[in-house]
Amino acid sequence: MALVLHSFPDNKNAFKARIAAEYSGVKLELTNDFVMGVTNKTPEFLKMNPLGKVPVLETPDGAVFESNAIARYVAKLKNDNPLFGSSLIEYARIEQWMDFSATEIDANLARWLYPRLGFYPYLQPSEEIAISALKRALDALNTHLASNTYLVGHSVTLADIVMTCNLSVGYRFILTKSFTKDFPHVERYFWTMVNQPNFAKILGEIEQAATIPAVPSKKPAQPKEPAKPKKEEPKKEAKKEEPKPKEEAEEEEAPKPKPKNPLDLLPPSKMVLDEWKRLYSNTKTNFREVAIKGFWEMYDPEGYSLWFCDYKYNEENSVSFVTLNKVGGFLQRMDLARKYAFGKMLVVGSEAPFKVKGLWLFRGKEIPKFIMDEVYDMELYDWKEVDINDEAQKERVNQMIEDQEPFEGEALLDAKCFK
Ligand SMILES: N[C@@H](CCC(=O)N[C@@H](CS)C(=O)NCC(=O)O)C(=O)O
Repeated sequence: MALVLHSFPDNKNAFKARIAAEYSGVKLELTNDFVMGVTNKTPEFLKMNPLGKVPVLETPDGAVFESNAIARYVAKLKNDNPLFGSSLIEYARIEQWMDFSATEIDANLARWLYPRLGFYPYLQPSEEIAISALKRALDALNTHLASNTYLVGHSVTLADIVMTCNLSVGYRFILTKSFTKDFPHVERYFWTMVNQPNFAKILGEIEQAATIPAVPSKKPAQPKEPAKPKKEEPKKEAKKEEPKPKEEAEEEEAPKPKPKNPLDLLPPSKMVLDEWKRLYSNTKTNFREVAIKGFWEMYDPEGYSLWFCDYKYNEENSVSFVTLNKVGGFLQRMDLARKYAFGKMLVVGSEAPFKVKGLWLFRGKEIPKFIMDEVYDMELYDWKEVDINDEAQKERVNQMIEDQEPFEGEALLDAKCFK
């Protein structure tokens, strides 16, 4: 049985094993029908990696996950492989730089980059800590590379493969020239490595990020309406308040009931959102006849509204996993709307740039204000209310609920549901 590497094509973690394979004369078969978010959720895949993450290497003796372990396995297939150095101490230092690369470079790069790509919430103090830890690591790497061409010894080792793959994500997405110029030996090292034929064959041409991705836009918090003074209350002067009588003070300290969501105050609707969600989840066959038909029977245009959304910046969706994670992050942030919304998000296209299109059902006749205020992703989409008297629009709704493929003439990279 051949060695099968399961991953989406442009995964830097899969590149590690693929470059190691080039150096070691090992043949790896790549899965060509892998769909991130679908294939890695199947029971067969979860048997290989319970986390459902990629890459995974299928070998005749079973599966291996964790990209560094996979790269080691591939390199071990060649006897006395120089990728492991030529002595025990070289081997130990190769392991040392691989760990350094994972914990000091990759982890801090991720903490800086991923919130900016919208995968995690953005927190400025966390970003500052990540950048300063990354600079500290790059400084140490820079000093080492001032007098060493390679990380260990005098030729490429597994440490260089892992380090270069990890740095490649940084160079492509966030490490601009004005940042990397402070680490000139890392610069020289990185560009030398990516131009080695065995690296270039897998990594392709790398274009350094010209700008740092912008912080995901969040609407400035709406200034809270100043509490209107009760009519009979005399205007308070800016002076030290008199101590209040005990009972009055206690009354004020009593916990205030949580304000109701305005959507809970809407007139009752004949549509019960949970019933629709259950029907959607439980329909396994004959989807049109059962779920879609049921949806329109339940749909109450007085109590709910339907919206199409289109991502405004599709031209930026050049990397499949970045696009998928962006949509995943959006759905996580919608968690606060679970009682009031149902959504489908389609990632459309078989190659970049991928288009992100969605369909949302919201309680009420408008997009709820608290969602617009709290979920910054909402602004990244153009929103258009579905005209349910237009059969073409209704059919588009059906196709989106159903994950119909092809959708608008294109393959689906993924279809996510918010329920
Ligand atoms: N430490 C793992 C990281 C694997 C990982 O995070 N893979 C990402 C893609 S690069 C993934 O599969 N994410 C899907 C998920 O988090 O569910 C490795 O090096 O293999």
